Amino acid sequence: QKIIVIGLGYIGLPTASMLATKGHQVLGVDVNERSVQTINSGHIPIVEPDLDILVRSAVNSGNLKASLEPEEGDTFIIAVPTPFMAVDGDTKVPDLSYVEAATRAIGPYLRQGNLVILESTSPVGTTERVYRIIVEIRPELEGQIHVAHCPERVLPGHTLRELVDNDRIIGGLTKTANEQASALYKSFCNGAILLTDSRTAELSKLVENSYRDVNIAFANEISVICDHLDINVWETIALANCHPRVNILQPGPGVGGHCIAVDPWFIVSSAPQHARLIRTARQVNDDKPHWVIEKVKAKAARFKLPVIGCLGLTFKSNIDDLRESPALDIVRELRRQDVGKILACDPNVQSSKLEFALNPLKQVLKEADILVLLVDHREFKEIDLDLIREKVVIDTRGALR
Ligand code: SAJ
Repeated sequence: QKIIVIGLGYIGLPTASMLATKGHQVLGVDVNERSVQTINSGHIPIVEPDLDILVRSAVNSGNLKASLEPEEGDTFIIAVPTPFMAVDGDTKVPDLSYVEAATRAIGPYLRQGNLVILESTSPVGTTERVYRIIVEIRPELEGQIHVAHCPERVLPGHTLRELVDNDRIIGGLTKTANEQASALYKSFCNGAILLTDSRTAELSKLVENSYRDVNIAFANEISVICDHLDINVWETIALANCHPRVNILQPGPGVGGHCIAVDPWFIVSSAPQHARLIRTARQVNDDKPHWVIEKVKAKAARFKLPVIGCLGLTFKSNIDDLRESPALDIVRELRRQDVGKILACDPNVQSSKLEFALNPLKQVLKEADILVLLVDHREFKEIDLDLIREKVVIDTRGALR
């Protein structure tokens, strides 16, 4: 099989490398020239545990090549971002321009009998739209091309393990699409292969991430209620979770990343009148960073020249990803509002990625009057609590207990 993978990011690159190490001929395509060069030299342009080893072995075997342009092949996998655009202030709608551009880019290279797989998380109807674009560009391929949605479901930080172990949903527009896609994923996936239609597959993926968003919103709402009543939220949740049918997630400074903070909007925008809980959960989670900022400002008002030490910038622990990060938004806003002297530290982030300088953890722990823990990185969980006993601590993740 020759497989063309469009988009060499957090999903496309691991998938392309995995397929290449299973003996398929893989051409990875990306619009970013630097990424293409980096991959062809056996290195990786993103941070993900063990991905460097996999890419190096895939490139060295000769089975994986990266290019700026597609070629003809048997299967085409689209793994490009599906971000959202804000409209009317509080409603957000999907931006499908990358999926459309990728479909148009492969159009000229498609042949009769090819399989096109959309892996990008997409609003309901996108797989059908991909097919319509193909037929628009290549009318002679109508009924001659197979299209399926196979949503990616891997957890950043554990991508390679989950790529192999997770169950996989396949939603084809035709029976042949399901059969062909099923055979392809069986070549590297140990999980169950679950067949359905494209619209159900699209919605299932969106529902998974919305489920998590709604549950985190519940935890975040409980944390605000606990604060109002002066009750320890971590103890409250731990006690409630002792019930055999209760499993509350952890509150935090808000929800970040490019999935959970984005995908629920794809459901809301396709059924605005009906997605009331999902929309509210998004708003609860989006409000949490503002609540943290107000909390810091209230504490800072007690000091003449407060020094505020912010611990963590990434969207979750033990990764380097800053996309949609509530922690970074909070630090930026505290700086913008000049709430005090802001020190910030994150062991996983380099200052060169930011518009402000980072400070060493030691300095932050020594100089800060107020410590704001925003990400529960391993290094912060190991902080000696005796060193910070005198300080005002706002621990949004319950890591400094
Ligand atoms: N978070 C909390 N409290 C929690 C759990 C998470 O505040 O108890 C926050 C995190 O700090 C982070 C955000 O939620 O800011 C999202 O983190 P996450 O670990 O829940 O999820 P992601 O965005 O890294 O990956 C999710 C996963 N989806 C589900 O678990 C249902 C992953 O399996 C998907 O493949 C991925 O989205 C995706 O690409 O869609």
